[in-house]
Amino acid sequence: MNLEEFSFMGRRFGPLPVSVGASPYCLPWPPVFLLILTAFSLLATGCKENYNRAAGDASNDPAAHATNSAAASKPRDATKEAPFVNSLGMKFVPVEITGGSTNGERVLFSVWDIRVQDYLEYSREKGITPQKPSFEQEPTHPVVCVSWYDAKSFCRWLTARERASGNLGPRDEYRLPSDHEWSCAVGIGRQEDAEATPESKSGQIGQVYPWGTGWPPPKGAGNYDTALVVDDFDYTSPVGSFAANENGLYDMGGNVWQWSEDWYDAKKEYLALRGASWFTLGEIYLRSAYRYSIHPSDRYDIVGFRCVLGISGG
Ligand SMILES: [Ca+2]
Repeated sequence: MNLEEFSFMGRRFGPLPVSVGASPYCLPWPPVFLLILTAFSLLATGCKENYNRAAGDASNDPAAHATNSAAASKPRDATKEAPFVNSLGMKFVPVEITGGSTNGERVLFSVWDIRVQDYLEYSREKGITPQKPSFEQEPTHPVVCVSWYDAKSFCRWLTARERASGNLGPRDEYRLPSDHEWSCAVGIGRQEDAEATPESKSGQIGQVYPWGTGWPPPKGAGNYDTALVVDDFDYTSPVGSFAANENGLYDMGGNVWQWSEDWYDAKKEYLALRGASWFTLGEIYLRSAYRYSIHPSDRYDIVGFRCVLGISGG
């Protein structure tokens, strides 16, 4: 839990996600407010019953043209310039991992967060009715209102689908990135102890952000809180709307928080999330090293996820 979160005059400085109706609603997190928070949570989780719109046409995806049109036919041949493209049109590029359980490997990161259209395809095949936020989303926006369990189930489904189609080898699999792998993808992996808990590393590297080293963020840095005046989106934005980082990855800062595979704390009570969201404002929360932490079953309209593709011998 992020005890440093607070709000002032209705503006949330921390990442605590509580939405009521169409407007983000902020409550401080300290225990004295927990009963109030619980009451609001019962009334509104920030996520409505379901999407009732068709998945849409991927050809309308502005990010579909954001990277080079060359594509690798097999995952292990993927490069930043020629990503591996799977059956959902998701693009994967390699990230060199230093430290941790995948030290020395090339892990393929999805260049985007999982989109609404991707999750609707999964939901249709699985017969699941997904939740949706109180604001409108287009098919190419990142899916939100998904728990850690939802995200892991999506990865398992996608692995089975792609293995059946012959796109993946029997030991290749889609999964969530580890917290350390995410650090490598955002460019701070060598500055952190891969074995330390995410909690102990959260926010510890100052003045390093997904867009660089200056504060405040420059225009076009990503989709953050409207008060930062760096983008034109009140809520989520289409994936790939901003510049990619040096690894070719979009939205590594802003748009939606991304689930990782790892526990945040030694007690294994919370999961670690990375990347900040369209509703994040405070300086520390935008740092590349900041970790958000919520329960694995929580679903919020500022939280989505990104898949990686682990390739055997990668
Ligand atoms: Ca914004």
